Amino acid sequence: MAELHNDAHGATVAERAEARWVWIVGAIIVFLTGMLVYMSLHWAAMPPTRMETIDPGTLHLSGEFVEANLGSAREADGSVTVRLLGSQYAFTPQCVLVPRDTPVQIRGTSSDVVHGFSISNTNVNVMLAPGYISNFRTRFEKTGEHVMPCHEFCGIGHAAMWAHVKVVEPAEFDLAIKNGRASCVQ
Ligand SMILES: [Cu+2]
Repeated sequence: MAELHNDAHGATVAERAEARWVWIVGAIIVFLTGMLVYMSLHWAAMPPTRMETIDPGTLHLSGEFVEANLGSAREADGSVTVRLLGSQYAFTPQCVLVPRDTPVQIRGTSSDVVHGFSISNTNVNVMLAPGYISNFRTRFEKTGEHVMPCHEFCGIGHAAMWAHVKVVEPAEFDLAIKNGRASCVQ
């Protein structure tokens, strides 16, 4: 049988090691709790300045996300802004048209529950939360088609919630603009 090493007070080596770990774990808990309290106070006092909010109840009536304003638009600086809406169970527009090799800013929101999308073979991955406007800047290097599924479970029709993204030559994109907006919805 192994010999127990007792110190002057009769505690074994194992007991002293356990007591040390109680202090280390306690310190970690105190540190994490402190961080939680500090960050809560910090974000409550200084919310991110770029956070944009919007009333999901009046989206279709006025403002940036009315139907006539959805789709892709050419900006004065040559870049393209895509505005899209996620709703149970479709994206509007259903087909997003963008020019190749052009800075693209995607602005989106939701009219009901939380949705999200990713665009195949790109790093585009965006959450769409009701009440907030999501922003994503990207650039498509090659022409071609991508699929854009909703990647946030949003209800019974979630699996059927898809859109497409079509990347075309810039000249072809400009030809598709009608009333200031372009899409590839047939
Ligand atoms: Cu969805």
